Amino acid sequence: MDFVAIVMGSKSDYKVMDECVEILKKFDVSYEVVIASAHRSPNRTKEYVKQAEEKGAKVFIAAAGMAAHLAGAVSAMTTKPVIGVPLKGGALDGLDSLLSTVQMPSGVPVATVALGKAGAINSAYLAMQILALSNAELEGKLKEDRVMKAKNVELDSADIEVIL
Ligand code: RP5
Repeated sequence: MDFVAIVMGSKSDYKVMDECVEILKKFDVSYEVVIASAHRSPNRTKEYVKQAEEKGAKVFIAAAGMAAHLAGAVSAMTTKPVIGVPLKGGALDGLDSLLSTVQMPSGVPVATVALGKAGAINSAYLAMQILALSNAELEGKLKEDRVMKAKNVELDSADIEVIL
């Protein structure tokens, strides 16, 4: 079964990454979610990536804060697409995790999304867009979602707009 494998570095990351999970649920996309740290549990991280690939993970989402090496470590162990979510927190409030996640050496990519909540949500959308390359039903749902988003902009504007 195709699914999205979500890995986060700490339980404390879940307060933001639940936004990612909720989007996948809304679109009825199968997912796994686990805590595995690049630093605190490197062996568990390696084992999980291997097992998830064997079970059918088509795309990985890896979220971490501070010295956020998790997405890079996952990418080192798979040729499936890896989406990195840098999380805020710590003394540098996310600049550390952003740079740690995005600045991968050539040949081992991490598709890095925005810091924090927007990134958590966009990681789910990007994972679904990857799955939709071979899933027409999901592609249709994503297109409908874009139409709804455009309509919502018009509705929001209608509430407050002033046009001369
Ligand atoms: C990172 O360190 C985790 O991804 C988390 O964002 C951060 C802090 O972890 P905790 O100390 O809250 O467990 O590895």
